[in-house]
Amino acid sequence: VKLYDYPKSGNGYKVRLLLAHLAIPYRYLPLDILQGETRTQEFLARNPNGKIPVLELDDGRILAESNAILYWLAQNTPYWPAASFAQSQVLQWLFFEQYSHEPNIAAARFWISIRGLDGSALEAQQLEQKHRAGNAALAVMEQHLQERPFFVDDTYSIADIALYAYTHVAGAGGFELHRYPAVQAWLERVRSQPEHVRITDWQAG
Ligand SMILES: N[C@@H](CCC(=O)N[C@@H](CS)C(=O)NCC(=O)O)C(=O)O
Repeated sequence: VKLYDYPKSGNGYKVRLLLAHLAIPYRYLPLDILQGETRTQEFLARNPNGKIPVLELDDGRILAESNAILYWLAQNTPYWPAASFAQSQVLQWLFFEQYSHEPNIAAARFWISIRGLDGSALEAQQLEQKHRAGNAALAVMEQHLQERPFFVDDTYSIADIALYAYTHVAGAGGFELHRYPAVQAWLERVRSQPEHVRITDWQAG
């Protein structure tokens, strides 16, 4: 398979992490989103939404949206539960990640550590809003993880992979992770899973 990605992307990293756990070899095709490389005719033909990650299968089929890619890859593996209620709980956390977590934590990280701040009052106000909503999401995770080692059924799943991606780099977005000890202990548990790779572990192929 081929993975189109931006190396600093947490959304892309989710897919890289699961591919590593599953020992699936893939061709890594890094694109620079800051240079508009996801907005070329060639890329838009693969994903009209102009966003990485995009997984291209050997038969030419194409899948976008990080959590949809996780779902597809995780079928019939330990990273997707067998029981339908547990499956729905995993989906609950994947949707939480995309609505309450990633839009706040990833945006703050992108503005502060990747794109850079412009110092405007409007931006400061928007950043404060991202911090408020991002901290609310981290507090929800903290409460859940005080009682259990992983998000669903005490088992490491794609819910953990999806939430790990931007949580572990939240400090680069101005979030104070020391305020969330159960989240920190969970981050360590995720890091100690077999075949774990870091967000910086990538090689163009
Ligand atoms: N909901 C999407 C979000 C993907 C996304 O936001 N990708 C960003 C990088 S993390 C991107 O490709 N931005 C480039 C652009 O919009 O031009 C997912 O989970 O895959």
